Amino acid sequence: MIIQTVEEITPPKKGFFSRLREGLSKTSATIATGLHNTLLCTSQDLDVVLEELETSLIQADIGVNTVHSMLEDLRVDIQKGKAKIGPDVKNYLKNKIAEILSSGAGAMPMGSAAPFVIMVIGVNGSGKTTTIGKLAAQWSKEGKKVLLAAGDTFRAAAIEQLEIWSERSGTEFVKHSSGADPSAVIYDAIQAAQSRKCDVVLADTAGRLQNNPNLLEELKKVKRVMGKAFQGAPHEVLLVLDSTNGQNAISQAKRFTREIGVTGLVVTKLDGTAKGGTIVQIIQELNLPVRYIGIGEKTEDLREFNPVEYAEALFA
Ligand SMILES: Nc1nc2c(ncn2[C@@H]2O[C@H](COP(=O)(O)OP(=O)(O)O)[C@@H](O)[C@H]2O)c(=O)[nH]1
Ligand SMILES: [Mg+2]
Repeated sequence: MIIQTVEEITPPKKGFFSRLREGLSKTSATIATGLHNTLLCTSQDLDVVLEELETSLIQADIGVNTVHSMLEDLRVDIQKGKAKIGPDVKNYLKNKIAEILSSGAGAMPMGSAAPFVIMVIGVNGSGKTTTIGKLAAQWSKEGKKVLLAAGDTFRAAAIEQLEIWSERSGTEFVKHSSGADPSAVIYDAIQAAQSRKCDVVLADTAGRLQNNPNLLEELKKVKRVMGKAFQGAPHEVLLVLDSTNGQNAISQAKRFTREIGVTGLVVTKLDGTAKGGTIVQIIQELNLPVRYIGIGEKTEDLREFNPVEYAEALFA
């Protein structure tokens, strides 16, 4: 009789890369359409093929300027004999994209302060609270002592949502009642984190539309008060962007960057979007490091951004 182990009976959990590939499959299918023609191309119809390639890369939401300059380089390299039209084009473009994306990678300088205070900002629905919950769960599992601050006091449901994540991940939690001044909550949270010797504070904030001047003023105040509670805080201002918002996410980000100052990005909802190329534009236009990407609602669906893996998934 053959006895099977549990591992043999239950199929292995899908790794992050295969889920990333799956999440980006609409984007990679769009790119693949353009690439397909390069396979059958002869040098006579180079122009037509490059134009089709251009269309599909732009459809995948890789910015127009980037696409133009990449394809111009490709054309020149083909003329010089340094590149060949055909199956090599895929690797050529993949390497170019990976190079661009690499300029936008970089881990958060955690541990440079204790507690390391992270202010999380972004418009409503971008995924702030979920991202905080996922990070809290991952970091507690690694043995870090995490405190969550319920700085979105605008809606009672927002406080409850964060509290559920906190209970689930066994992290410390500081809240006031809904309608309270978010600066006061976060001030208390930082003091609590200091006395409880926490490693990291994740502060949630409200996200009514960024063109609401009151919100921006409120966030500026929160940031100032953080510095009063603990000199040097916040150590990271993490802006959460919903990738399905495409160009809109970029203009939001510019506004937040100008008004509040942003030190790192989280790009969420890359699962299921056909706009996976947006991240290329985000990196080029904002010149900020992407710390994490989100490809689903579960804890394990948030990961540090890996540019090579990402380029690989775009061209899978
Ligand atoms: N598919 C998917 N959904 C996400 C992701 N991140 C967040 N969400 C969902 O987006 C919705 C809004 O998220 P929430 O964290 O409440 O946004 P907030 O208003 O910025 O705090 C929720 O339903 C989340 O589950 C992601 O990476 N992928
Ligand atoms: Mg929220």
